Amino acid sequence: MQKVSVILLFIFAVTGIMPMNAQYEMAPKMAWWYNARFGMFIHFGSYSCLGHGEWAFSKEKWTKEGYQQQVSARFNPEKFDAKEIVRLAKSAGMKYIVITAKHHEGFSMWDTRVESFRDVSGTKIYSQPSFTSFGKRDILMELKNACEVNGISFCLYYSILDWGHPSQEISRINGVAFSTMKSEGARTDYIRDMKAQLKELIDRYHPAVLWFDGDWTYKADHYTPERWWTKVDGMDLYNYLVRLAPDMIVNERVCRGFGLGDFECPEREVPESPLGRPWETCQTMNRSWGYNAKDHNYKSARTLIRELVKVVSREGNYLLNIGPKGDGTIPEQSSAILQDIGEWMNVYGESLCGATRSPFLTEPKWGFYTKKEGRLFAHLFVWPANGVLMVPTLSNSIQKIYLMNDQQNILDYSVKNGQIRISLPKKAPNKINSVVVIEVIGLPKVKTK
Ligand code: FHN
Repeated sequence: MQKVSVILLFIFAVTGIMPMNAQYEMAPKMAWWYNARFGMFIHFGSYSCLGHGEWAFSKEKWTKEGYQQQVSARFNPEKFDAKEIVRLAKSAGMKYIVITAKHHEGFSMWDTRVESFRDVSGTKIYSQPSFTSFGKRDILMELKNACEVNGISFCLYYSILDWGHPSQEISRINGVAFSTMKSEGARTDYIRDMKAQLKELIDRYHPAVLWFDGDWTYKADHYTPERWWTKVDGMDLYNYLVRLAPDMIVNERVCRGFGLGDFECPEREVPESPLGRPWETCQTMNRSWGYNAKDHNYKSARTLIRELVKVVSREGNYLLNIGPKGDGTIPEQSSAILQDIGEWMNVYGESLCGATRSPFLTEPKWGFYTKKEGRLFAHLFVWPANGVLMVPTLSNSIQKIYLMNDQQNILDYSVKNGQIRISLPKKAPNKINSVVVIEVIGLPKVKTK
């Protein structure tokens, strides 16, 4: 069980008082992100044109030269359509987009001028504008502009690990491919130049979130060439960034595992209960982050919608990934899933965006609860065969109860023996997740004895 749950249960056991609705204490800068709840992750880089996923360089044991010449040089996202991507995200109810500016391969998706980020020959900057024939289109700026026009927050992903950078060679530690720093001087210079790149990204694109990754060979105390990124480096990086952009949000992967950054990042899993601070689950639609032509294992919209509901019910955010193909187009299955999610969110999105955790300590067998001021949302994955929904009583006075998709039709209910008994129609209005709204005065609170 999550450590936080144990602590909370200990508090309950000792004091008998569960800190209900323990919404997180957050810096004001987090408000938009906390209310957004749902975002799009985009893994897009030169690996996309190989179509074997974003770890191909490592898994297929490419040489730097071979990969740069045969993969990156061919990258040609001519069909990248920022407006279409943002339209799909917005219609799916997503409020922010995080796109990879630089993944582990080290290929910069913008016109970086930091000199050390060169290809193995040292003659070219290893970036989309300088290393490919694609030319001077700035696809990050295209996406930023499309986001701004549509009220979507533009965010960037950046990998600390950089297999392409001259300072590092790929290495394997206990099977995890990280990189080996050539020397102490190379490490110092790389960190300096990485910070210079990050300043470029902040000055040019003003990302609302900087989403770090590739930090996982840290040691809490000192560095070695093989484990060259440390907790102190992560703290220093975070402080550097917030000095540059005080309102920018930064995830915990400046150096994970030490409570750094502004939110936790469980990956492709949902914590058993709310964490001790804001958190965001990132998830793939199939099994790959970067485009993988062979990966047809797409999750259904049903699965993803239900996971999104679970995440919000436990007071988290959900960052759902797409991996565009090398030409910039979105895989058909991803578009179809986003459209299906959009259909559900069109009717029920209000029960998630701006909502917070369930007011109850335990979760019902039939689904989940979310809440916001004035409304408790019961998300029914299983529709009661007997047509009666039982909800624990609240300390609030109930105003009315209705189906979220049919708000004119008020449902009958009675309150007895600590339960609200709600009469439901025979048929569930939505086969994925039907929502019953209990309208109350104030923020829904559990009725204590
Ligand atoms: O190695 C990366 C991976 O390619 C992908 O970017 C995910 C997304 O969170 N992060 C790392 C794996 O944990």
